[in-house]
Order: sequence, then structure tokens, then C-alpha cells
Amino acid sequence: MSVTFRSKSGEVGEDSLNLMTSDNRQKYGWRSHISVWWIGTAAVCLGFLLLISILGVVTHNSRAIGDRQDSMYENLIYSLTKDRDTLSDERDQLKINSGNLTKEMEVLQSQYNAMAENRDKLQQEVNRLNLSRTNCRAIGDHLDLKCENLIYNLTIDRDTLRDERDQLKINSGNLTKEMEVLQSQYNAMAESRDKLQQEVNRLNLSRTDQPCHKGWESFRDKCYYFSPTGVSNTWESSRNDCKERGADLVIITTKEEMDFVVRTIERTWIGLFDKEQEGKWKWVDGTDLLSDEFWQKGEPNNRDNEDCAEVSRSAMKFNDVPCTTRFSWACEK
Ligand SMILES: [Ca+2]
Ligand SMILES: [Ca+2]
Repeated sequence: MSVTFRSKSGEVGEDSLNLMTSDNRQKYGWRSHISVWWIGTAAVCLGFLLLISILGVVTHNSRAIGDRQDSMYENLIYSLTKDRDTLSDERDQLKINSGNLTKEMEVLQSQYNAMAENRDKLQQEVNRLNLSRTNCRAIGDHLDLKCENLIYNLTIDRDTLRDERDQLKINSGNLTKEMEVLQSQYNAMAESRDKLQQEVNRLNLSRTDQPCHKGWESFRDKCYYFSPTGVSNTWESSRNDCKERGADLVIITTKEEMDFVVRTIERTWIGLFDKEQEGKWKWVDGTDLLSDEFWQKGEPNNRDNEDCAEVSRSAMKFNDVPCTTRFSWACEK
């Protein structure tokens, strides 16, 4: 470093006392020698002052540098501490996440195992169904064969039955014709029988030894009285008339007797009634009506409280009517 200073004379000198040569000390004299001393002293003082200043500056700078370093350290420590804490938090969070992921993985593993088990079961079911389908096809083929055989047999049976039906139709037609012939023969025979029966009746009448009283007619071994033409009476009055004649209303027990009774009278009271017990028909001699064969179709129907019986020539059958009805009557003894 060079120091420039100005002397009292205003001249500029060098900053070193050593630079003062002996020539210069003689030139300027005593006075000049004292000045140099003062200058040197001042220079020394200035040097000290300069040194102190430099030391102060250096110390100040050192402290500033130290302070800055301390501040940097503090900032660095703070930053590192903060980073460490942040990383620690992240590490903890990662641990938690890892734990959760582990649990989820365990759940997924369990679900996977269950799904794999189900898959195996389904595969077994598929295998079983495939086997069943194969068996069903075999059974279906077998059934088809059986059905074909059944259809074949049924077709044969149907054709056979058709033939039998046709044959039966033919036989039925023949039998119908034969039946018609037989019916015709039967009718002819019945007509012949009736004629013979009439002849027998006539012969019986002709050989009767006990003739009936005047006004009475004989049939077989009985005598019959018939009310005069155009005269009618109630059932009870008719029966009373018969009783007065020593007889009672006619009791018809055979078809021949009925034919005889109705041959000249259209509707005639007969001695049959159910007054005592509805539906229980009795003859006037107290005997029960043993057969229903002589009733007209749908009779007796007891319509309007019909408790007495009549016989008509047109129907040749019995019918129940109210006892107050007025009819002809026939007596028998
Ligand atoms: Ca009745
Ligand atoms: Ca009736």
C-alpha cells in the first residue's frame, strides 16, 4: 500500500521515512528533521488507526459472515427438519396405505379364491350337464325308436279294428234284416195267437154251464154288468151301484179280461184305488196291485189328488183320476 501525504510547504512527499535521504535532511535542516519525526509519528498513528480500522472491519465482517453462516445453518436446519418431518409424515401415511393395501389384497385374494372355487364348481356342473345332454340324446334316440315301434303297432291295430268294424257293420246289416224278418214273423204269429185266443174265449163262453142274469155278460167264469150308454157316475157312486147289484167294481187281472171290459165302453171305472195310503194301490177285494204293467206311461201321477183308477179303450191301460170324475162303470161278480 502506498501513502501519499502533503508537507507544510504543500509539496507532495513519499510515504516512507526511510525514503528520507541524508541529502534531504541537510537540505531542509533541523526544522525539517522535526517535521519528519512528526510525520513519522503521525504515519505510525495513522498506521495504527488504519490497522485498527482494518481489524475492526475484519472483525465486523467476520461477525457478519458468522451471523450469515449461523442464519444459513439455521435456515438449513429448519429446512432439513421440515423435510424430515414431512418425509416422516409421508412415511407414516405410506405405512398406513401399505397396511390398507395389504388388507385389500387379502380381501381380493380371498375373493379370488372363492371365485376360483365357484369357477371349479361351475366347470364341474358344465361337465355334468354335458354328460347329461349326451345321455339325454341317447335316451331321446331310444325313445324315438320306441315311438316308431309304437306308432307302427298302433297303425296295425287301427287298420285291424277298421276291418273288424267294417265286418261288424256288414254283420249288423245282415242281423237287422234277419231281425226285421223275425219281427214280421213274430207279428204274424202274435196275430194268429190272438185269433186263436179269441176262438178259445168264444169256445169257453159257449161251454159255460152257469149263465149270468139278464143284463149281465159272461166272461170265463164271471158275470159283468156295464152301466147304460150315456150314464156316468163318480167312483164311489159307481161302486155303490155295483154293491146294490150284489157285486163290486171290476177287478182286472189279465189282458184278456181288460179287452173284454173295454170292448164297448170308452172309459170305465175299475175297482182300483189308493185312498187309504197314497201310492199304495189296492183292489176293492183288499188285494194289492201286484204289477205296474197295466199303467199308462207316466201314470199313476196323482195330479189333482187322483186316488181312483179308470181304463180306456184307446189306451188299453190304467190311469189314476180324481174320484169325483164321472165315468161309466163296470161291475163284476
Ligand atoms: Ca192317488
Ligand atoms: Ca192320472
